[in-house]
Amino acid sequence: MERTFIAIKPDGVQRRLVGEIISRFEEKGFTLVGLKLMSVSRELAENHYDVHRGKPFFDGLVKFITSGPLVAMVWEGDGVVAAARKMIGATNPLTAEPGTIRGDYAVSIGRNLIHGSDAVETAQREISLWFKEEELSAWEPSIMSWLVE
Ligand code: YYY
Ligand code: MG
Repeated sequence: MERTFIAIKPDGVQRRLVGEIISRFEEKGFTLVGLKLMSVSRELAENHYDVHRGKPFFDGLVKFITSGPLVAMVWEGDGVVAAARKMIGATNPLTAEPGTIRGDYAVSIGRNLIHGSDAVETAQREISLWFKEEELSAWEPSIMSWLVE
């Protein structure tokens, strides 16, 4: 089953949007298999955003991600990687469509509330970077037959 890594960034925690964001994924029909509130080390933040190393926004991004606790999660479901990216919306919240998380709740690219893996391979890398195997719980939702034909 496909899995993706989602993080509610420190601005989402500060703005009390944790419940709202988790609800969107639950109500959509995806399954939560990992969840933790954590402070992020500089090393983990830099590793997570390794593809952006050297870009002008990199230092500010790492400073922001390490500025307070974030909520790290793993969600499971068919097509969850691409679907979560759609639910999150464009990187710049001002151009993100209304109805998306960034489109509904954010105004600035440097405070865009949430991260979601951009591809299945990226998701695998990010999940193993952020979670130990024993921190993930595979379970069969009892409502599955009402969600999936
Ligand atoms: O995957 P996504 O989060 O939508 O965007 P990325 O292009 O991977 O950039 C990661 C992160 O970096 C973005 O969520 C905000 C920040 N950022 C920025 O502050 N300024 C930019 N010009 C581009 C990205
Ligand atoms: Mg990205």
